[in-house]
Amino acid sequence: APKFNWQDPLNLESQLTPEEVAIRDAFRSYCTAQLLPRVTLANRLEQFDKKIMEEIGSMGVLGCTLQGYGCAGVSSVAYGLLTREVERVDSAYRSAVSVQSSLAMGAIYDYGSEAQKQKYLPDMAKGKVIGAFGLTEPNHGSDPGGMETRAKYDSKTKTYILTGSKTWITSAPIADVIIVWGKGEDGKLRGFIIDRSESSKGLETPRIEGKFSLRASPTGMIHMDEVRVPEENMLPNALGFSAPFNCLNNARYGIAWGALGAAEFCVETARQYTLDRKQFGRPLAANQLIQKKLADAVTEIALGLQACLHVGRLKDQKQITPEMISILKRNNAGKALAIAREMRDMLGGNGISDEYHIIRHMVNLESVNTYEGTHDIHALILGRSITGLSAFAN
Ligand code: TGC
Ligand code: FAD
Repeated sequence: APKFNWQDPLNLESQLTPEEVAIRDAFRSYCTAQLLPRVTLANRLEQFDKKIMEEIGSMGVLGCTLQGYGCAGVSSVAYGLLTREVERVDSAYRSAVSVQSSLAMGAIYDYGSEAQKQKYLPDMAKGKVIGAFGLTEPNHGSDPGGMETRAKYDSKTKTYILTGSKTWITSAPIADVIIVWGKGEDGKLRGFIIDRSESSKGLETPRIEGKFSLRASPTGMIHMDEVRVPEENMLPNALGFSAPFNCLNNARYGIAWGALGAAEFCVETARQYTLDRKQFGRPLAANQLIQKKLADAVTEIALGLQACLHVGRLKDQKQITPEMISILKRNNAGKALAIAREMRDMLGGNGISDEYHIIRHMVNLESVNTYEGTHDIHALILGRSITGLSAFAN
């Protein structure tokens, strides 16, 4: 007879293919053995070791859903299982994976020329070339449509001249290539590959200091003062906002899985802690209040994972809509943050020490709830589709 497994309450495992299980298990071993022991110091010291990208790349994780160009070509569900594993350790490492895979490689794969794909994708898949994705600007976060970055074409030198600023850009300070979105003289949105080895004049990517969240991820600004980009570095097939938004759809999907990985880690830790810790002469876990919190968390995670699995399968059948992804990203990031807060509380004073990891996940999840479309912006995207009325446009 089937036996209840609190770590997999709805038997997600039975719905995965052997290939998905194999790549997930190999990556789980790496994350547990190689990333978890390093993360506490990396977070305290705000350090990101670039070697991590090469390690993750060597496991076939970067750009894993892409076909060819040295990429693994696995299913969308496999991608989700991998973001879940890495975010069990830290959302900063999942951010690095999301940006490299879905945003930077994804933009080149979906909108780049054959030459661009051959030049960049194989080394990005290996983690030897690190990518970033610059959409957000100081004056335009939730409304990138109003962005001020401009691209002027200079026919004499066959270059685009980029001027503007981006901010809150994951991996910007360490990136070798940056996908930057800006408007052309016709007012239409275009994407450009800024290759630091070719176009460094006028380019600055200062680090944002003082973050209390995602400390193991280098986040920065991108200042472009007439940065010249050769015309062959313009993404030829990207015209208009659907291009960056399509990249975001893929990243948001991975985040929906990833956030639950962080939540699972918090639940596992709090469960064990409350079993071990005695107050009033018995384990904390024997109390109804504690059990209800665990039951609520385990329920939300199980439902969220089933939704991810379902949408992942539909994604591979090309049967998804952006609204489905808004439901997943909004619900799972929001629920993961709420779960992390509850689990943190169950550890009492120890809960605020990074030795137990939950506080780190908790503050990380604040960013996860904010980036790639805030919790409320995804509500408004859904509200627009439910009512036919836009709450954010004139
Ligand atoms: P709207 O009129 O809705 O759309 C403009 C054009 O874009 C198309 N579009 C989409 N296409 C594909 N997928 C989607 N999800 C799409 N959403 C919109 C749309 O069809 C239209 O195309 P066309 O051809 O007709 O022009 O534009 P709006 O200005 O009303 O949009 C508002 C809104 C809220 C949907 C949008 O601006 C939005 O999503 N805002 C949130 C911004 C955001 O998510 N930024 C993320 C930055 S990257 C990041 O955070 C990375 S962190 C990663 C990490 O570290 O892990
Ligand atoms: P704002 O848009 O100013 O929003 C502030 C608040 O107002 C939010 O609560 C929002 O929900 C609310 N709000 C906004 N508009 C409305 C409305 N119409 N109605 C009701 N409420 C509204 N961007 C990139 O391009 N690339 C990256 O790699 C990247 N990495 C990031 C990494 C980190 C750690 C962080 C924190 C952010 C990153 N971002 C990145 C930026 C991120 O996408 C933005 O922070 C996000 O889109 C929100 O924009 P904003 O910060 O300007 O907030």
